[in-house]
Amino acid sequence: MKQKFIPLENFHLYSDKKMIEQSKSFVNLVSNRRSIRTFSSQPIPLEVIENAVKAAGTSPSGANMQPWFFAIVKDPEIKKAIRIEAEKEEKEFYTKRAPDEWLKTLKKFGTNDEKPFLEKAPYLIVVFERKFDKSAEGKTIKHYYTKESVGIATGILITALHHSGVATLTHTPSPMNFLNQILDRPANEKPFMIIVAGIPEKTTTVPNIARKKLEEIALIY
Ligand code: IYR
Repeated sequence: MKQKFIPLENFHLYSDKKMIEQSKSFVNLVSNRRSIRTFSSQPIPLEVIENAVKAAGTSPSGANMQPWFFAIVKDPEIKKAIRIEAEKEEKEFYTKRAPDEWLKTLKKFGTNDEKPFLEKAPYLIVVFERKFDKSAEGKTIKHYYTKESVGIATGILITALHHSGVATLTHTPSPMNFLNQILDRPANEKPFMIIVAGIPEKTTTVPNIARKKLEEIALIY
């Protein structure tokens, strides 16, 4: 019979010095991540994307339901279809739906309704949130904290890609239901985010923005 609990393995107990070193080098690593909007068409190995998704799949989740699905899109025709539908929604957003205040806030990012990166980048990873599962007998299996779980998994995905030298953009055209049709995903899966992944174009620029300081985001109690 399968044992209910097994000994914890592979927990590395570091010295304080080593802990501090590790924590510093991780801050260094993630500090260099920037969202980019101009991707080159340079291909990257599928294995890198698969490994990043594997890493995302290690994320903690409510009751270990692992309520995520990752559609890895490299087919140019599918990317094109996604671009067409996303741009339709974005056009609505920029010309009608977005309140002026929102558009003003977005000015410094230089975004608009055109999303060529959806076709140009070698990969789009469409992250779905699985609201519930169905057992083989057709019974509904409840999921818990799906947003939180998928959010953590997406964070790990982005970090894993960055660690492998792959740049990303988190993209959320709204609404995103068209992704279910294009990717033939079932109704229990809700599109969560598109992660655009690839190599920056040589001429890529990024907004001149800063991250909040530790003192602004944390307090020691
Ligand atoms: N989805 C739109 C608008 C947009 C919204 C936010 I909040 C951003 O941080 C960036 C863009 C777009 O992708 O252009």
